[in-house]
Amino acid sequence: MTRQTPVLGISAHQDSFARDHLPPPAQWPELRFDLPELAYPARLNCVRELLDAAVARGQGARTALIGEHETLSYAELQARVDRICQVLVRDLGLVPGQRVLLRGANTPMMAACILAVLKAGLIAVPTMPLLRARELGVIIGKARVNAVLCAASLSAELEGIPDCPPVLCFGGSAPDGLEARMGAQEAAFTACDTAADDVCLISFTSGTTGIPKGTMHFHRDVLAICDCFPRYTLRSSGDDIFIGTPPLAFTFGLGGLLLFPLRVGGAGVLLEKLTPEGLLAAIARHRATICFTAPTFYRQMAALAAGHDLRSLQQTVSAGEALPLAVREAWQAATGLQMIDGIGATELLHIFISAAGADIRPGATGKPVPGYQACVLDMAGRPVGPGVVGRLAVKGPTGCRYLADERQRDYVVDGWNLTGDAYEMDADGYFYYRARTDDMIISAGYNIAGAEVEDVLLRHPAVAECGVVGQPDEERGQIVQAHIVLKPGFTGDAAMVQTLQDFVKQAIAPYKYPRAIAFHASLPRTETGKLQRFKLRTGQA
Ligand code: 3UK
Repeated sequence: MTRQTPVLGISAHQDSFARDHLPPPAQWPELRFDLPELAYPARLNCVRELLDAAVARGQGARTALIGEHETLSYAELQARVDRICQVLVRDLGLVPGQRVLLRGANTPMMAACILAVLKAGLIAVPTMPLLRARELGVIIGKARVNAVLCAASLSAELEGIPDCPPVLCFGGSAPDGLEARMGAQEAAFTACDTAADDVCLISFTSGTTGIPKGTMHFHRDVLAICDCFPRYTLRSSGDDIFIGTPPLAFTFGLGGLLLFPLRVGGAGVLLEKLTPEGLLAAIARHRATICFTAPTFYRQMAALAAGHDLRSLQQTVSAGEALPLAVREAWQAATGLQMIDGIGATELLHIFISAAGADIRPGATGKPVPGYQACVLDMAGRPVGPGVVGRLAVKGPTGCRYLADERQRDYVVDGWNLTGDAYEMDADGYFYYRARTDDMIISAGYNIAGAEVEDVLLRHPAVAECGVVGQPDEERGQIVQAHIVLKPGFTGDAAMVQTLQDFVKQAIAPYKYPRAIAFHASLPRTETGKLQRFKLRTGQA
């Protein structure tokens, strides 16, 4: 297949590291701009569009960000972002194209720092608060980071990094901290006149295995995700108040809690260290209308929802992992809300298959979000028909471009992004998640999707959490093994094993029942809420 070589605009970057390390054009996914909103001009700075344009439209007095300790209007956020830009450019002497690593929990200040980096034409490299020196060192090396902006409370970890670039702390009281330097700067900063396809973000995959991959995104990609899922599926507006748990360093959170609200003139609530109880209380306190979090969080919140006033909530979005039908039902019973499931990926920046309102089909993730196309391919790359499980393939305005990484060849094949998920499509074009491609369990010749067994187990009153994986077995190749966290008051003994096995056999085809069951106090998860199945398989749980 011949495809057009991407022709890039004239870069504003003086430091060309990012462009120099894009994958070769032949390895790019095909990019499609099939909606009128996606026809962006050649010169584009996403923060000029998200923030400066809002203030210029007269929305300066509206609330943009709400934190634990402060609330910022659009005008206040703009003033803060501009001062940070001045510090980055004048004090630190950074030039467009250089990389700034960001480390902090979800706060308005962390958000302002990310926006400032983009506005100054620098490249943001956001990182999760839980990362340790060794992991941060790998990211700093791979992205050749030039400077670090770090929440003062999280700075200790940076001390153990060899050759760490200069660090500026925020949220502390140090006389040489970011806030002190900002005080010396006059307000206005003109956004760097970046090309629409200048890299502005290198987001590292949460990586359940192996060396993290840096995914590179352009200024226009940041706007494209705002103009697809939230516009067409969520139909969010300036009256919306967005809340949720995903870190800003995870593109699920960056989009849902910062970019999406700014794009429509709404408000984002940024809170640190949220528990299910804490998020419910915060929804009530802030009258939030849209909530973003992972399925396990909704499951825990469903059990606690009765004690809270959730009448403000209009839409709840679940992503990051498959949404078990049992969790969708529990959430609806507790709140009356039909969950919006959506699959997204760091490589594609945000959600590309989903459904809302009357289009929701329980059990399915949904249909391609307007702006995206999807299909299911067999191992040879041929599309399969309805009802056949295969590899999910996606294309749209955003797509995978790894920073100098051979794994680009695995993710992008013939212009399609292959997410690594096994999916099935029905005759109406709905997409059903089955498993991660490498997580399909094959036992005595049967293909078994762990997610289906998990959905049954979650319906048993004794089960708080579970993960189902394949275990090597001499006789059957693999056997189904369930890892279970019991609710308080239940005991993981032989009788419980028998009870749960019988429960599964009665609900689905008996060959799918877990021949092995292990009980745990908790299951291993990433900071983004994903179950680390490889740890369950290798006995590291
Ligand atoms: C899995 C899902 C079934 C799937 C993400 C929303 O999760 C995000 O990005 P990651 O790079 O992981 C991507 C992988 O996670 N997944 C995500 N959502 C679902 N599986 N149903 C779902 N609804 O395996 C996918 O390939 O961490 C999610 C927005 C932005 C994101 N980065």
